[in-house]
Amino acid sequence: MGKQTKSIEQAYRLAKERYAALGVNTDQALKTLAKVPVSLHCWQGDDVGGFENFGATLGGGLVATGNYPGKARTPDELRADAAKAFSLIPGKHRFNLHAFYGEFHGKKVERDEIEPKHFKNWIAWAKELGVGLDFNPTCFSHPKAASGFTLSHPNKAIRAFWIEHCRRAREIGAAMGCALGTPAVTNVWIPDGMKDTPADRRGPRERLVEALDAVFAKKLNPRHNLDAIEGKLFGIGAESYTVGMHEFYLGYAVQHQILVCLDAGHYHPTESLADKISSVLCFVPAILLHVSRGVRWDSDHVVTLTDELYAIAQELVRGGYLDRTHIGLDFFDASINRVAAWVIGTRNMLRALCFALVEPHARYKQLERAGDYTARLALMEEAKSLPFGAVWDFHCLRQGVPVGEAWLAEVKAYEQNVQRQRQ
Ligand code: RNT
Ligand code: ZN
Repeated sequence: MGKQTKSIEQAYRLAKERYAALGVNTDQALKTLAKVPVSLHCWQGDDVGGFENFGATLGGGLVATGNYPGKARTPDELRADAAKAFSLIPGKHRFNLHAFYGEFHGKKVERDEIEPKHFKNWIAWAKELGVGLDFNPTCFSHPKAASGFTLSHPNKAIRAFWIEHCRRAREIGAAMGCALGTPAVTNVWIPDGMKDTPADRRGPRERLVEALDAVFAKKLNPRHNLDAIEGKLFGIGAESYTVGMHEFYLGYAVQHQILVCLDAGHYHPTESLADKISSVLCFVPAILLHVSRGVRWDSDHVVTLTDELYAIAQELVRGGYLDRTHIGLDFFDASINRVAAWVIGTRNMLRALCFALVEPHARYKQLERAGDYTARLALMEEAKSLPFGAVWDFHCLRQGVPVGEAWLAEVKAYEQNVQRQRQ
């Protein structure tokens, strides 16, 4: 046994004792943590480019800034990069694809023509890796989305085009879920909105209701596909009006008992996503999270270990919501190594969950019920410097992935030997 392994185990034993004194079973916590999947978003790997080769540039108010070398140019490169990231993250996770990441072999396959067969290599890859897949229709970066409207477009034919695209996306999600034995969450996000003050806020929203009714008309087996819808506050070029704002989709999801997707970058900066979880889950069966980090605007920065991230993880654990929450990530940073971006963001999500799982939250609740807010505050603050890092390190060791910053050397080597060879 290596010296480092020994000291990690020793540190864990001490931490375990310390937590046990507070009534927390760290072995149990790590068992739970090992079973929480995080869905890595494919689009971090190539700056939301996709593989359609229509020459369309990123649209819909989304912007990936930076020009770090080595981005994946083909499905095989993207799969290799994602597999590298998976190998540096403890646990079994998922991969989240957008429709324009299908494999069309140089053919022009329109968005309203996509089929499960265009994703068969992705499904085979996921099966081999033992990861689940999630899915999204791609309602941006396309000439028919250039006006800033898709499902709520005033033109009926364009609306029909996007309805058909979203319908097919759900079928593809179901094919993935069926093949892999774990439901795909298919998430509909559209960019529809306006730069300046609209005269008619009502028309597009009523059209969107109708379009969604058409998209979701066919019932799919929930063991294969789960439907989610994602709202937003504003986008670049859609500063004054977003058709699918949070209230709109929350209403729709409650009415139809589908999943609502909460993206951490999609609210006013002083609003907390964490606080929404226990509200929304009173009314919908489950939620999808797009864990992200907004910086000033919805800039989709790599997830770091912020208070907001801790708060999200704490809500999921304290509320007992892990089994009704599908955790996904959503950021795109092209200014750093893209594999590292996945690893940093995903490890942080799991690290925050690790912290939440080992804090003495049962004790907090007891104190709260007894009205002892002094002790509640005191314990919550003390918990911040408990040796949870030792628990996390031990988890990484046990799961067979690098402990601490050791993963970085592997990404650096991969960058040198693989990514930089792509120039
Ligand atoms: C956009 C939404 C959406 C996208 C992805 C690419 O603001 O967050 O989830 O980021 O679908
Ligand atoms: Zn999102």
